[in-house]
Amino acid sequence: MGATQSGSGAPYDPNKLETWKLQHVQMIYDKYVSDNFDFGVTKPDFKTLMTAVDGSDELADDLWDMMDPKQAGMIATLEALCALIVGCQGDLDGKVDLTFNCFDFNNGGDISYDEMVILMSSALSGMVKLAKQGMPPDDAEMEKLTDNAFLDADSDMNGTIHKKEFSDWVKNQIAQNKTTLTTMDILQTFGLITADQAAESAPAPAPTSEADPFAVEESGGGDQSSAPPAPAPAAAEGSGGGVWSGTVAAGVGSVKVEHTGSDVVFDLNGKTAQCQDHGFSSVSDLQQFAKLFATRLKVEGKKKDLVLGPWKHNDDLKDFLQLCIVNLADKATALKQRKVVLDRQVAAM
Ligand SMILES: [Ca+2]
Ligand SMILES: [Ca+2]
Repeated sequence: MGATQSGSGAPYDPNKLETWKLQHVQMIYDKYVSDNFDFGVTKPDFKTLMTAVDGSDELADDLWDMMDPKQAGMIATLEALCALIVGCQGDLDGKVDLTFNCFDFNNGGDISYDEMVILMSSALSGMVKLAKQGMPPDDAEMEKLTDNAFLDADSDMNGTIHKKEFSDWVKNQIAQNKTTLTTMDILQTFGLITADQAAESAPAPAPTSEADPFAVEESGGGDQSSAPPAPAPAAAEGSGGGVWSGTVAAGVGSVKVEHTGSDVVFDLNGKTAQCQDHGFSSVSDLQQFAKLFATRLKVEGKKKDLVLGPWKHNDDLKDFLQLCIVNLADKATALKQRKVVLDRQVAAM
């Protein structure tokens, strides 16, 4: 089955997941909720759950074999639901909605950190099994991926993920602004398969356009302190006339940099920082920006607080960029305090 692509429009065949519509999966989910199914189900229970669509359990055997590769006799219901959601036909908005509802266990209208832990584990394990590729992350790696995902998604930093934040996170950071999301996209985003594996499994080469010359090369959710990101293989002409290049920083996301005459513009998910081009090479600027963003995101113990990275007094560009980033992150107080200190230092020179 591999990378099932949504939206192919093939008529519904109960045996083939890729022909299922999102409303079929919704029926399964509704039955799962109304009949109070457990997180873990045996095969007879799973077959009962799957009869929610047309009273037929035709897909159940195949899906069971996929979800229980080690023949443990028990599968995680939410892993199977994630596989159904990603594998079926449906628009991304609908899939995002259903996923959100699946994991908002208390129906509070947001995803808590604990709910995110289960979401990430279910989704990634489900995708690995569906794709029959890659390895599910071990506990330590899963915790790291979850922490990063939570920090990335909780854009207003209030410690919980509302539906809009969740939707933005899935669309911008996982789907990379495409209109569909495949198993392979998800596995690649979280570094569970390589770009080569993803390319091999791709159903057809995506039509390339100038819309996204910044192909993701590696995980967006890895170790924040890992090696500097690799530069994109080639720069491309941006629509603004400047030369854009880009890369992916672990735990940060896709960062673009544009040289426009005397200026350099950094762009991270639409947040931009502009500064004068002091003659730094584009790759080192880019890495600096990405690293600064990465060091800003630190997890203190079990608290998911954002803390600021240390200041570097000897690097104007770093300070400038960090000020921009702090400002963007709505840390206005820290920004003002830092500015006062810098002003004093400048005055004393
Ligand atoms: Ca909730
Ligand atoms: Ca939030």
